[in-house]
Amino acid sequence: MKRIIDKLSDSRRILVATHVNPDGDAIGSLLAMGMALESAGKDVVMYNESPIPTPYRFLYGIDQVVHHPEEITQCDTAVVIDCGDLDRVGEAADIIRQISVVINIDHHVTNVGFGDYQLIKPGACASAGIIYEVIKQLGVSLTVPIATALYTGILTDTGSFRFGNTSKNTFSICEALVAAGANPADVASHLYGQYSIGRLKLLNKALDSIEISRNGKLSLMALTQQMLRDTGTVPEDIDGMINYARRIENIDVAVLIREKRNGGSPTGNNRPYHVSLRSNGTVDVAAIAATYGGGGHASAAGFQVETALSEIKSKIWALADTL
Ligand SMILES: [Mn+2]
Repeated sequence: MKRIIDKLSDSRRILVATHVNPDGDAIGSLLAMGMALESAGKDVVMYNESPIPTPYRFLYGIDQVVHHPEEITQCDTAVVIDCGDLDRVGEAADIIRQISVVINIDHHVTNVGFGDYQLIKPGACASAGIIYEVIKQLGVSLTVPIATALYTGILTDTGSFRFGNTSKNTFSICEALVAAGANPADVASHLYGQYSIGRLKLLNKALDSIEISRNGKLSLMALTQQMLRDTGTVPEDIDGMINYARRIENIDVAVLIREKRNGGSPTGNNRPYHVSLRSNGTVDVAAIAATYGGGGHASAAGFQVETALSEIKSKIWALADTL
């Protein structure tokens, strides 16, 4: 930690980047780190490849986030947050490799340890929890925008304080964030208060797609591009839907197969899919994802695959038999 703080203090222009298809933790950590470094007098570029999902657009500083790799110029240091692997930042990975100092801050067990400096805490509830410590060490005061961004990261990565990564320390940090001005009711209303009609129709299709394995231990939900088109929704509208499959009684593992819009060159029935895995805690889904070249946490992981839907489904059913 000390060496990282020293390095940040010595830097002039700093890139802060998080993973493609960002979740609340990636966005909250990105904004908090970026704003804190700005308060410390640094020139900062905040980068995320993907569009910011609507629920997070209320966060202060969100308009400063740039989405094109060309906007990353002249940085002497890069802080890459919530990425198990540098390639998780997307297209900008090669540009980041050329930046002289790369700092890797993360809480994924599967982090490969890329970069010149690493701050990896698999026990942390969220990357935002680690960023909170970094900001304290930097000696920057917790402004309302910074506290709100960090609170958003922790709230979303702990499933609103329901997941196993929620600890005493989680609440200690949140106590400090709320003391600094984060407003739990306000954040919750932005994140969970409203659904578009399209999203509700998509949820209907998602629920209807659920299948249960023969032994009753695995649930499978599948969403196609056609369903998004039919309901006028975008991929970010799928966020959180897997939790319905996970909450079915006696289910140990929930799987969501989501057809991606692009990536690869579809041949025949082959399509690019993203497969998300959620566990109730008895099964290590990060290990399963790793066998497909993916990663994540023991209770939440994922991988990409280009195949036919029937093909990946039969692999999942074979997996279910081993549970
Ligand atoms: Mn995270």
